[in-house]
Amino acid sequence: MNSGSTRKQIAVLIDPDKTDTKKLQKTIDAANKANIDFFLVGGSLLLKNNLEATIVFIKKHSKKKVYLFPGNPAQICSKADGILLLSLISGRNADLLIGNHVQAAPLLKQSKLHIIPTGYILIDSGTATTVSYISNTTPIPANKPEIAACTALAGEQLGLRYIYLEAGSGAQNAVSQETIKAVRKMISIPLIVGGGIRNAAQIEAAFTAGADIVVIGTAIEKDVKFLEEIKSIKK
Ligand code: 1GP
Repeated sequence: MNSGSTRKQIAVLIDPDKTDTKKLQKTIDAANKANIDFFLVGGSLLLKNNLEATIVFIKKHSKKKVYLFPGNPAQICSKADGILLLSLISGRNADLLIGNHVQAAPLLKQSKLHIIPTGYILIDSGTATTVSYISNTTPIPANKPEIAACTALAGEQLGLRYIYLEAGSGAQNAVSQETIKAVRKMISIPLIVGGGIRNAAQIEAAFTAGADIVVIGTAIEKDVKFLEEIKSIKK
């Protein structure tokens, strides 16, 4: 992640639960060829105990940076390059705003991970997503871009370095261009957008609306060939 860059970036999200060595190898090879910008690793709920092994494997086969995208404080691993330290600012769950961070703070200090303070904003995507269920928070209604914009602005004013607009992994509807535009207009820090993005046109639309970084997980899990399409995207 490069906050000083004006270049648009694409990140590949790897959920360690939804991959195996063979699949991961294929994904990494295709991601290297597509020249994606970095990897995120994590998930709302991890059933297999293979976070560290997944990170080590990616780092062995790619020069791209690997950042943690933790669903909970158990997903801290010093083998990664850095961590999106997420504060769920669209919700009112104190643990996800600051509580977990207090518990994780000493571990993070020891880990020497590059910390990227990120305001995490859930946008309603049409159906319940794992992230809204697990976080026990209500997403911002999709037709209220002004709430998303003010939430993002408050995050920036609190000193967060990135804003992440999240529709949820595998979301039925991705974050709308209208919401991305409203947030972009309000903040000056980099904007990450993810959840339910399944084709090149949606990636380009998110960039046009003002996203700096687009995150893709499910579409690549379903078909690694999607990474070939990504190669041709104008950033
Ligand atoms: C989820 O934003 C990411 O946290 C990516 O979502 O899996 O739908 O691409 P997808």
